[in-house]
Amino acid sequence: MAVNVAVVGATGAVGDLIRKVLVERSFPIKSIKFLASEKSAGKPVEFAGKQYTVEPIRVEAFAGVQIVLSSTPGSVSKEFSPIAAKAGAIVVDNSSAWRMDPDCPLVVPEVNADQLHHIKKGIVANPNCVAIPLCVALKPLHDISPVKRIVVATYQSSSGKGAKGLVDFNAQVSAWAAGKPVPAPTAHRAQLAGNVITLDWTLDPNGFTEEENKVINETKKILGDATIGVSPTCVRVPVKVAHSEAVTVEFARPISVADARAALAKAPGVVFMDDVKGEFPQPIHAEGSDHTFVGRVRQDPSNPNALCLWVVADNLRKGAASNAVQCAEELVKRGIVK
Ligand code: 2RA
Repeated sequence: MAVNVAVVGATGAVGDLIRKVLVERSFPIKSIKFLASEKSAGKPVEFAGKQYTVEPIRVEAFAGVQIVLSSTPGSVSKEFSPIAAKAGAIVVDNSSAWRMDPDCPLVVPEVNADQLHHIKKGIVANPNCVAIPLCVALKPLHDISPVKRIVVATYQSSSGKGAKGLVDFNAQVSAWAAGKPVPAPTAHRAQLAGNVITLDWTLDPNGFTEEENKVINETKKILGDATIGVSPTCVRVPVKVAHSEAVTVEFARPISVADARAALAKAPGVVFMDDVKGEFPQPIHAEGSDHTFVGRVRQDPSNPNALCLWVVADNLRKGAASNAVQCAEELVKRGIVK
């Protein structure tokens, strides 16, 4: 079935990529329109070789739309996603506005696509770009023995801060490499070139950053078990695109390295990279891919029930645009979109 689609926030970094991914994956489109803030309205955008004009986000724009792929700030989504849903669309929303709402499923298709059958507000939330690959990598292991506790340190790329982050990255890295004075950051909270930053996000009252709290809460919701312990440390590193994660995961019962490797090698959405063959996931492998790359699977020497692994995914694609388009594909395939 082909559907009427609206891309909201069509001119942002993730909106741009949503357009690209819809074409790459041959999403079944009957009609498509592109919406953005008043500031971007009237701009031309290209889609599948045709030019379209960006329309302002207005109530009337959602008439007849079946699927909305939205990538706006949370405040915009809070206002317009319910309006689009009331007009009859299902909204797949990239912001954090709806992620912890019990009436909005938080979906990674490889992990919990069944949750798409429990949409109550017309809104599906697309999770955080660290939580998505973490859950893709852990799901095949969680199916063997339930996950009890996760300790994760992230190595997050500059593009997590959007286009502005990359402006900092490019200016700083080129100055740093040339031995010139490094320009002050504008998007990141400290110099990124030749450095790592563990406070690149707002600090919450519990001493964890906003990003770390997203990883804690969203991972439990996606894996469907609020009792899972999650201890994250989120760090920005001087990488352009793709987030990496060093994960130690404890299970209810031990899983052998051999069983974990076999499960990961056939898991949906996973590219397993075999360290025995000298392969290990790197951001340069993941950039431009919709897959989650997993490798370095080891027995935790300090805990018989735990394994260590390394996970990498393109934060703009699997961590945002591609996961949202995959959710939309499932909504169509499962006949949930009317
Ligand atoms: C980051 N998770 O990498 C954010 C982007 N949504 O900063």
